[in-house]
Amino acid sequence: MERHEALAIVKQQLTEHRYQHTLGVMETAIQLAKRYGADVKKAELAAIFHDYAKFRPKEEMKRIILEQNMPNDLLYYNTELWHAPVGAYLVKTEAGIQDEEILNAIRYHTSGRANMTLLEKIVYVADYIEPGRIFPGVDEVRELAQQDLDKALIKALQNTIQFLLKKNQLIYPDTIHTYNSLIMTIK
Ligand code: DGI
Ligand code: FE
Ligand code: FE
Ligand code: FE
Repeated sequence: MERHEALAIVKQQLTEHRYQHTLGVMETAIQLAKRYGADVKKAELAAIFHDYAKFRPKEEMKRIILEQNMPNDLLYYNTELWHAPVGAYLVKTEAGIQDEEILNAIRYHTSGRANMTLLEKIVYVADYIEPGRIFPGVDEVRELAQQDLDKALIKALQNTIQFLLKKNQLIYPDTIHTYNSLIMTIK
């Protein structure tokens, strides 16, 4: 699928603010794909579609999680986690994207997972550092992302976990598994 077609599909699903975020993730993911030798076209499409389900009603997302046998424990954690796996499903069934690497990059863009692929890491980090993001610590991750993608990912996860701890929020097990698997493999 061409960029303009993908963007037109996604624009209908998002607010203007979220669409601008998506354009930032797209540009950042393309840059990181070139920098680290990933498939640039797949990075572009995964980034364009990553927040496709962000504004679906919670009842619809819950129904899809149950009907499609997605991990049930998602329902006990923050609803913010749902749009990633539900997005992968809807991007396949509604937008016709079949490529499993792209779908996995969408599926794991919020929690990550153990042993992430290069494409999954690129979308996760691009989502975190795109130019519109302004939270504390983002500049450090931006710099790390140009030197060592795994180190950028670890820092982003540390920041996210710390943020969740401070807010007394549940931490989804995959978020911890992502962090542990990176710490285990880092040089
Ligand atoms: O959709 P975006 O806002 O672009 O970003 P995202 O999909 O990466 O994350 C959405 C939210 O999910 C963000 O506010 C942090 C939250 N989140 C990520 N991991 C966890 C989490 N929330 C909980 N409770 N537990 C997690 O492990
Ligand atoms: Fe998201
Ligand atoms: Fe993210
Ligand atoms: Fe996003």
